[in-house]
Amino acid sequence: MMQRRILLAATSAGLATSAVGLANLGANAQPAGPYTLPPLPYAPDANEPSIDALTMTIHHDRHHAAYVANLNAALKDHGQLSALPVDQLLARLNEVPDTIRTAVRNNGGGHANHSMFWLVMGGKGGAPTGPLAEAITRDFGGLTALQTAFNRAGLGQFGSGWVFVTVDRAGKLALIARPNQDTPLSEGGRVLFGNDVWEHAYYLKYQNRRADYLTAWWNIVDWTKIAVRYDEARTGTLTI
Ligand code: MN3
Repeated sequence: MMQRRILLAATSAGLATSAVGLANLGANAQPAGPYTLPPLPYAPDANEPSIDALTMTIHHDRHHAAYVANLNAALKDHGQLSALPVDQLLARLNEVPDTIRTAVRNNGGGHANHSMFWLVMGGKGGAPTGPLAEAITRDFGGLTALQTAFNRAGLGQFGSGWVFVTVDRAGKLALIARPNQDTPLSEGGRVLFGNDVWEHAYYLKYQNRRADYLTAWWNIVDWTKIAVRYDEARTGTLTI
């Protein structure tokens, strides 16, 4: 087990370096932070069969790592901005200089969106209980209705993007889709959970069958963790 962990860590480091290389950064220009890639909170195969281990590994170790590296690179001369937690950075995009605003929007959004994404998976699907279940019934007419609308929004998102369920301080839920790495965090909102509909999230296993991916994704959602996020939203402590 320990050997496997070391191997995984070594592989992650190598892939992160490759991602930086792809961003056309010289080795000496690689920023050390301040934003960092959070570890996957479970083994790469924890979401099988809905999401295969190879997709999880590439998605986390290469795609997410690249967003982090590119965000750090964009902000390397902007210490005051890069001192902000990523959710606050995204909420203050209008204060980011024009020259780096698009890079911060795309890569900061990518960092926040993927950090959220790993956290809401690793479960066994099913249905939520308690206040979250009541909110879903109140705002969507029930879990099945939410899942139908969510999958439709994900399928209807042309090109790359995300589907989110947002939550406000009163616990009110809403469904939105956004292109690219745009996030409700840049619109003063909070994300309860969301699914990544970029092809890199599903193409190895599902190819062009995004609808099948959207359906299977519900089987590995962790409603316990989402319920904690729901409570945090209502107490004002939910970040990414
Ligand atoms: Mn992605």
